[in-house]
Amino acid sequence: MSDLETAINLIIDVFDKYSSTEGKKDTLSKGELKTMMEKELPGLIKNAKSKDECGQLLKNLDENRDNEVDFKEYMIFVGAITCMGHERFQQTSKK
Ligand SMILES: [Ca+2]
Ligand SMILES: [Ca+2]
Repeated sequence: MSDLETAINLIIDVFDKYSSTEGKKDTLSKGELKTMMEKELPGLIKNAKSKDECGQLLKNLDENRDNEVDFKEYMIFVGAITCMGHERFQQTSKK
């Protein structure tokens, strides 16, 4: 598999791993989202100041307002943090 295919599979695998632990298998509950953030994006959660950052994050991501993050909503989030990472990378490579 190519690098990008591997990356895409990993993004899907991560979602499946956390979305299947409780409730609906194909969506992330608030608890599942929290576990995923703590395990997969510890750097991002460290920078969050509010205590209920996962509740806030869920509200922001939850486009269809069902209190769960489905795969499409997760992909918007992954896309957004990938762009943030890319910007940061461009800034550091300029120096
Ligand atoms: Ca679930
Ligand atoms: Ca939703």
